[in-house]
Amino acid sequence: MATGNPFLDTERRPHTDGAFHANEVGLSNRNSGILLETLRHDVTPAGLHYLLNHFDVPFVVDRRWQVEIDGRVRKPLTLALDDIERLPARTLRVTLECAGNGRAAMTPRYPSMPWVHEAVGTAEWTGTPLRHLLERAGLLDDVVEIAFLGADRGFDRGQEHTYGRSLTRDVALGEDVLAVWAMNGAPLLPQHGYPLRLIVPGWYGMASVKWLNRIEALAQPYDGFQQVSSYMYRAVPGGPTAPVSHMRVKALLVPPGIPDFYSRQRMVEAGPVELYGRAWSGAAAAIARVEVGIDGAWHQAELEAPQGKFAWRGWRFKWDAQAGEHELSCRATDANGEAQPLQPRWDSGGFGNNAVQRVRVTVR
Ligand SMILES: Nc1nc2c(c(=O)[nH]1)N[C@H]1C(S)=C(S)[C@@H](COP(=O)(O)O)O[C@H]1N2
Ligand SMILES: [Mo]
Repeated sequence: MATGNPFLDTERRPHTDGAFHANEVGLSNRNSGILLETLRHDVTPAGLHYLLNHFDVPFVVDRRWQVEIDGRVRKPLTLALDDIERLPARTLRVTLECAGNGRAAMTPRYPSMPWVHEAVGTAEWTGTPLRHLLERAGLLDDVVEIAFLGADRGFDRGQEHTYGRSLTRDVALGEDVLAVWAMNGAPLLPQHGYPLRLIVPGWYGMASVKWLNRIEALAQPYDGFQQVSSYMYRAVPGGPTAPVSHMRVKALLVPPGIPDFYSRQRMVEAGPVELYGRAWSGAAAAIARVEVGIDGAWHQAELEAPQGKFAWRGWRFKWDAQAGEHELSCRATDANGEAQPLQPRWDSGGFGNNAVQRVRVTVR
């Protein structure tokens, strides 16, 4: 009898509704979201940053880590961490969001990590522009894409693979794409990619490959599982696909008042309440406007000063809370004129849901 791959179900999992499956609960115990009240920190403390790992966190005992650069290069190289950390360093404040954020709010939903709102965080990432590594190896003229591979490996829908993603040559050579060794001024934590990861500002998180140990220059587009079979928008199951790339415009609100432990419903005292939240958009599109919805009526929020091209922006709104039941919401518009939809745009894999957040509160 044949042994080997027991995960031969290569079909997409059927969409589901209602109660969460034990596998979804298992994934949400391994991965974690930001606590919405900590959106108040300009820079998310590392332990509060959201986390998404497909497979296992590699156990890296010391700094004997190497990055191989090969494929269509003049000089294939193996670089040690010390070599990389001697290259010119930059620190960028970057908001990252998981492309699957909001998946659990789609009906029906794709069985995967059941994010609601919380797969987002902002950190100060220190590393060297990737181009310094690529220039040392020397890209050949026929290179169209660069693939980035992590040290983690597993199965998904029957296909065994190393986590890998690619960028086009132009994007990879941009000054803002970093090979990163520090988060918020400290070495990367194991779960965030220690000792080296990619950070691709403006893009959903899947592009920022953790535990980076191989870079391959390609004369044709990369066809790894996470590139071609996973992060694709599909408005209709089995229908046409479009690659997931930049973060769509979004705003989140810190739920005001105090919560009920189990339901997380809120109790707020009547009178002036300062609502606070964050807004961000990929493609380096600045946030132009945030509106706050009080029972469906929209009001302009006040924006805090921007904190750089790639980080979320704070906003606030003074609400005169009247006793009773209320629904609060928020909606951002970016400089490209993109605004958040009121209802989720359904996607087969649950990607890119930037529908407005709604928070029910009781005012007493
Ligand atoms: N090697 C590797 N890199 C990875 C992943 C992974 O599973 N393996 N997950 C990706 C996804 S989907 C996201 S959203 C971000 C999450 O980064 P964080 O856990 O540091 O927040 O890492 C990306 N990089
Ligand atoms: Mo993600």
